[in-house]
Amino acid sequence: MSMRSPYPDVEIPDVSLTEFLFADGFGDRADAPALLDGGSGTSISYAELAGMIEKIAAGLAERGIGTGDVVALFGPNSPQWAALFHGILRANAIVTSANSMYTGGELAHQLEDSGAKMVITVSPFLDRALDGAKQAGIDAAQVLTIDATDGHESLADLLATSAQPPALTTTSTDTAVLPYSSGTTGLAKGVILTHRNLVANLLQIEVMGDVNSQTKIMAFLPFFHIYGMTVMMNQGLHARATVVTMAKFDLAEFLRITVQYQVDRLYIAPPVAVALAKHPSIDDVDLSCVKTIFSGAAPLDGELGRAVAKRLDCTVLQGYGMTELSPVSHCMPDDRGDLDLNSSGFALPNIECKLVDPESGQEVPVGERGELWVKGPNVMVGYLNNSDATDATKDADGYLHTGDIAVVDDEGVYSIVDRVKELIKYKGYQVPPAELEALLLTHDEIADAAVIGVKDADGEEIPKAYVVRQAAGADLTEDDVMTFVAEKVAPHKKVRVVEFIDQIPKSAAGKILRKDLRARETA
Ligand code: AYL
Repeated sequence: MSMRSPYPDVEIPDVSLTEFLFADGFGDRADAPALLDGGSGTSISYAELAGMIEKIAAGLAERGIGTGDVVALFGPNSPQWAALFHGILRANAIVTSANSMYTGGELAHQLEDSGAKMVITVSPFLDRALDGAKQAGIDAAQVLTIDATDGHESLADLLATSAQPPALTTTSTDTAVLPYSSGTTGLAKGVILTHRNLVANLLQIEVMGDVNSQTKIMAFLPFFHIYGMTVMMNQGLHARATVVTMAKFDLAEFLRITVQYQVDRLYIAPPVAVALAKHPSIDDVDLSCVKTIFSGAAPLDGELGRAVAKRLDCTVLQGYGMTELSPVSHCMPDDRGDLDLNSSGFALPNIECKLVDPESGQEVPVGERGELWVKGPNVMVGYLNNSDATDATKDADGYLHTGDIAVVDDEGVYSIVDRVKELIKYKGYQVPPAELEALLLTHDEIADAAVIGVKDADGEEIPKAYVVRQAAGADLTEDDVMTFVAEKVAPHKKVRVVEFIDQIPKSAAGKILRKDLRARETA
């Protein structure tokens, strides 16, 4: 037995994302801002965007990028990032979007694993980009910048081409993007999302609300993450709306930009809800332009969400998704602000769900907890070069086993109540414990380590390391361990609590018993 979405199916056309978004022209929106950089106020109109995409594709083709080649984007949100994203796809190539906070070493893993041929970054990130490229065996000449930088080609050089772009030969089943996710276990893996996956999710989320050409979407959540990529950037472009970009979140800047451009739709992760509910500076600005706020990427506390709705006099809604789901599978529609905000709403159109007891493998009845399995046209093809991980996550019937525990009520409203996979989420960003454990084990004075997510005083999830010292490491302190990790990983992956322990609990097969560690936390 499975549960179908309460919505009628939507038809998904057999086209590339490029055709889906741009083939029909822009009508009276041609000269309207498609993307607006909130920091500088500069914008790119729809007609300009379309022209840039053609030029970028031609410029990339001149530099040897073509069908099936992977190009890495390593930069903060900007109108240019979006133009490059679509230029790469228009060149029949594939985008791998890298977390812009990555260290050179973290970037190298993604570049190497995805087989990237080129890296496009911004000058402030050039050192990390070059370090990553070098470690991955990519020539420095293949590292381009968006802004102008001495010694490197830039976006302006791509745009300067007089060549025509290659024919668009991409089909709907070709790979479009390779974002990285650790999924239910292990290291970050390339998630194969096809053009069809991305087109499907844009149509599936459309039924949730009215995003139209007059909508102004705030995009401070990163485009490199699938939430920003699909829900902010591509949904906004599809609706011919204006996507207002911010390179990084800063509350004062965010408030200024929201008011200046009269942003009406905000997509946030729960930590921003804390600021919106509690920060005194919110009272100094008129946020009446904000009509709807969507929270996703980590559990939103319902009470916090209601506090935001009350303070801003707007509708607050929650959605649920996963990189492997392109990403949204569940969401509250715009007109259901009445739903319990601890829930994540209904399954989107074309989606079938099961809730399965992880121990028995049996489906559970309404009202009982089970692992959420999701099937639909937005489910990834699989993980790149990793059929074991794919088989462990996606079953023969096409269901993606999310590693999240949910309950569903009689109306079909899902609530995510727990997580059974290893993954830790820090401010909505992925922290793969396996990666931190492997890093900790490279320390001479550490004999063994395990990392789990724990709650801090504000109820936010943070990574905690349990560490077994080597006999010779008796002097090793908590701070030593945190500093060691912090020097090697992006800030969101920092270990924020350390506890020394005599032995890491493990199964007979040597697997870390994370359940036992979690039980210690609540004991
Ligand atoms: P990834 N409640 C609880 N946990 C959540 C929620 C939620 N609303 N949303 C995401 N998660 C957790 O790949 C959950 O553990 O994608 C899930 O497996 O970085 C994991 O985050 C996936 O992390 C949208 C648009 C959610 C985007 C997204 C998030 C995509 C994050 C809702 O409307």
